[in-house]
Amino acid sequence: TGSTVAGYPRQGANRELKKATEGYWACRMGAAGLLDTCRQLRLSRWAELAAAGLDELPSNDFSLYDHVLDTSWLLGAIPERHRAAVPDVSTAGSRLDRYFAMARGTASAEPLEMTKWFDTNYHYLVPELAPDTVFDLDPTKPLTEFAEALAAGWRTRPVIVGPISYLLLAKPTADAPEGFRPIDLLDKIIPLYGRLLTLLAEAGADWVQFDEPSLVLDQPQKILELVGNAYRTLAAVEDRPKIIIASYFDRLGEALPVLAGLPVEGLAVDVTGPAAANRDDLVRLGGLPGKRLIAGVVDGRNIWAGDLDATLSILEELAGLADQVDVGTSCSLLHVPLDVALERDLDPAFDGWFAFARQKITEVTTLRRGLVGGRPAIAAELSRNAAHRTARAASPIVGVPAVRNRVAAIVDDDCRRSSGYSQRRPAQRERLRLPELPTTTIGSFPQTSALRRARAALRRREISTEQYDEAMRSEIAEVVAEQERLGLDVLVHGEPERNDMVQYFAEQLDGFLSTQQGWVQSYGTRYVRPPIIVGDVWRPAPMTVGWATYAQSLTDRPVKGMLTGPVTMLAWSFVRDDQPQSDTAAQVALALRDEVADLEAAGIAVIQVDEPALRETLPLRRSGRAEYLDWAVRAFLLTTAGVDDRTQVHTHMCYAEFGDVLDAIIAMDADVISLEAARSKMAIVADLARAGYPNEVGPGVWDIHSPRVPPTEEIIDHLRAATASFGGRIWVNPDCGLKTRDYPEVRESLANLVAAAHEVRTTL
Ligand code: THG
Ligand code: ZN
Repeated sequence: TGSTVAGYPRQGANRELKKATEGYWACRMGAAGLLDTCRQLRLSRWAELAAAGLDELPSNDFSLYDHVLDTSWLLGAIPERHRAAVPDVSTAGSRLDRYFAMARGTASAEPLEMTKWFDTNYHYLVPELAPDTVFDLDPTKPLTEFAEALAAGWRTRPVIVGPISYLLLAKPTADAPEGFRPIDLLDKIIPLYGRLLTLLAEAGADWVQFDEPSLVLDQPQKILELVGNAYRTLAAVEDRPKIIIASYFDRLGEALPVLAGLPVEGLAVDVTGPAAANRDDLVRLGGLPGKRLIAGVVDGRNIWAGDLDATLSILEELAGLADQVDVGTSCSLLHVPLDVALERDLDPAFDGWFAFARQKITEVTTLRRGLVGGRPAIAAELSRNAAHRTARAASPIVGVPAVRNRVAAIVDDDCRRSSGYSQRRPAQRERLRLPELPTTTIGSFPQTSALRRARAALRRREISTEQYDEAMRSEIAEVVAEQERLGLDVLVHGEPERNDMVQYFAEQLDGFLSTQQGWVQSYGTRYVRPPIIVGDVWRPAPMTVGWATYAQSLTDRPVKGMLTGPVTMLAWSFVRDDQPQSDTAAQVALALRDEVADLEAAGIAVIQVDEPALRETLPLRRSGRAEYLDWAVRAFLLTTAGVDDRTQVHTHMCYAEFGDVLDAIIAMDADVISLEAARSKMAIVADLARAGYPNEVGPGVWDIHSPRVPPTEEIIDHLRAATASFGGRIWVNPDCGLKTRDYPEVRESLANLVAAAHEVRTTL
């Protein structure tokens, strides 16, 4: 019985990796400096994990940008445009430049598309493959990292994205023939994986781990057959390391017997959260005789200290199921912050509540000692853990009777507008007096460097709160004036006071805890600090009413109140593990419902509640989806449905394939929904029309992800397409908020947007 981990945060305690990489991009650091920083980081991670007592360490879990991009590089799956952008790769610097060209694009070459890694908040770079893709193994990264660790005294277990998941995570190139699927290329890449096995064995590797998380999705029988073929071929490679196949994030279901029957030497299985069912499935299967099992008992995705006693019982139950059972994490610790001890200002009342990556490693090694030596061997840890859990359960933050009572008193009528849309529409038209095809924006205006400087100065107490508020008010006045000049119909205040759309509310709601150093990689060098929902959520005071009413006082046109919806608040936070998510969502929804009521009472006639993450949190397996959508929609309605017919509710969603959730979007019953649409060339409009979407729609007519100014003619074309399906129920707006854009392009693009709306109005 040993202990190990599936992967560890990459950035370093002071975000050294981010700083070095961005320094390299800005030419403040050379290639040698960046590569040296990476080497130091890897060595210090291994040293730390070894010192913590892990018996086996992973390698190749480190990445300079993204592990799926690394796998594309490993297999030589490099699009022609990125080869052309950096044609000569004879130096370390030029190899980095080609790698970063794939990640970030260049003047001439678009980057690879980025998308969510399963239902985490990590984003990977999508491989682009075609029938004629030529694969060519470049094993440098896994081999170098293995050798580096071995030289320092650690025989690591290289972690590689497996062939099935790699292809299932890929997409066809734009010019690939109709019907081509990347998985069709399996026979082409298996020999490269085979060659890699030989090279790793020659380098001295005993074990290699292939990650196959795609096997936790609902996969057709065909794919499961391919899994069998692929791994039987790899298992037949002579003189290879032992193979362990890892899966995580959900139950394996019908894939489990397939994996168990393979001639590979081990499985790493997540047994936490929605994957807990794997435990019973393993038992029912009769275990994994002759194999090694890495039991993923420590949840790699949340930040809660686990229940050591209960987890030890689970381990004892699993211990007899395989030849060797090791204690591990459910998945890579990439998804949690590094260390609770970095939180200098944490209230001692929270002692022992949280486990970030370093604390989770301690849980793993403690549990291993407990499994080997029995409960007496870890008696002190067990009793401390039990005491912390008791304290947490009894904390007045965790259970606030007034909040509980309010949630218990929710009735169906609270989650339903008092009239149907057909009655609300005329009431809102009469109050708002908007033209046909009204123009608006999604909410944020450019976050200028002056705004960021003001926020930093406030943090360092170089300016007073009054001075800061004054700076925000003058920005709001500018943004309102700008929108009037441009001729927009429904205005926004521009959100200059908000750092992040979740963090801003989390800081003002009771029950949420913000961290100082709790950075988690979102993509590449970008990180977020998800707040932690520690207890019952309630709103001590209005959060946005002052800014909204100030903006409204400056203009006769309606100004939208802007809120982040309950589902997104949960999706981008670490959510408490001691009650159903639906209860937590209801608490957040009630807090936001109060804010909606206050905005309405203050005369704000249009209120937008954004839910960009609604689609993101959809359970991976179809079987869990109906229940999720049910509470998610209910939470949105609980937030919004208390308003008068004459108050117009908007929502906004972006980065998603909405196809899976159209019925839920309809059930949310927002008067107006704005959606990302430009990148998919307005395909969503046709989808919504087909689904019979009954209310008003603002399909984004300007792709704000690029600095390109959309020509008026192009917007007119989009609007004609949209009005063909929706007639006068169309709004005219960009795809998403404008906070990442610059003012010159924003002015020009919005002027075109308004001109296009005027043009199409005349022909409606
Ligand atoms: N807010 C939160 N979560 C999110 C998003 C968000 N998850 C999904 C998506 N949007 C992720 N996108 C980004 C975009 C930019 C950055 C991070 C995630 C980013 N981060 C800064 C950095 O790393 O330098 C740090 C910003 C800060 O100081 O807080 O730019 O919008 N919650
Ligand atoms: Zn958006």
